[in-house]
Amino acid sequence: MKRKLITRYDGNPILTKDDIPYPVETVHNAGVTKHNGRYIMLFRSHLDTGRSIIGLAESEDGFHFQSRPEPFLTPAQEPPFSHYEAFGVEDPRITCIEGTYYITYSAYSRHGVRISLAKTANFESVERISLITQADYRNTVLFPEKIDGRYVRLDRPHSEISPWSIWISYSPDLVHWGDSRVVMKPVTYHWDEMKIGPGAPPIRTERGWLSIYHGVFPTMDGCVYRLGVALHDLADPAKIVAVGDRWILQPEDPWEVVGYVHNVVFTCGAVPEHDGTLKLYWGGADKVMCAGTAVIDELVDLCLTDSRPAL
Ligand code: BMA
Repeated sequence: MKRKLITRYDGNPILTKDDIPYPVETVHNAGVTKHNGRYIMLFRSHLDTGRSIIGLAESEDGFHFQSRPEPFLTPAQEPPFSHYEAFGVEDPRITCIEGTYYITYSAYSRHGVRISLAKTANFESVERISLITQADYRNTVLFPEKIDGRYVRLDRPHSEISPWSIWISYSPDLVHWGDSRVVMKPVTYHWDEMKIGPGAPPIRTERGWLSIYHGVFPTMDGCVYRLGVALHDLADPAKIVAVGDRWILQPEDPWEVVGYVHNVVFTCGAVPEHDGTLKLYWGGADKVMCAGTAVIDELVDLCLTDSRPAL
């Protein structure tokens, strides 16, 4: 039997709607980071309107999380954000750059889905910065450092012509973005053939930036969301060094197979540790939060030794 690259935490699911002190229907697709030695999780919850808000939970060990009494981020009341967040805020990703925590999240409205950028120093308050994409963008992750003096992001624009793919863009100030190009596409008749999108913010390793992404496969029974890995060149992240051919995680536990949307594992966050492991967090079936661990080197090895083409 092939050794699994992700070891599921045996106390999964680690956070569910029963742990939240205000009424929510789901707890999923959370960004996670470390602040002052504690783990901070920003999780998405559906309300019983079908629209989403973002809550915050904290943990000493990365597995036992306690939710704050109130949500952390709800749709904006002030323009311009209020125009674009009216249908909810979803799937937050957190990246710490030079001591500030930046949060990218999907803003839904009658104008479509686009990405809002917010920041916080300490997770006590949050300040919106800018709407950093037009409509039809999701899954935006920031690299944790500037590269060649520019901020860098991966995202996933929608396109009718080509399947949903991963693009890279650059910015001098986090507000104005450009120099965009496609870096990775789905592979036909492969586990990620229908669409791919960035998952957790990239992690620096000696051999490249490790990116954990999601891939979707359409079946007669609906779509299956799985996770895979890609390695970007450290100095030039537009260059993909290698992409792992195999998925690293697929829906298997009952709460990943059945939920709000069946057969989904979806990540917005992973926390690298000093011992060379990472903690990976994923939403199970758009309903609960799960965690697992991996050895970072093993994920990089998969990219390099068992690869599929990037484009
Ligand atoms: C995607 C997004 C994710 C969700 C996934 C599976 O399009 O909406 O937030 O986890 O579908 O439903």
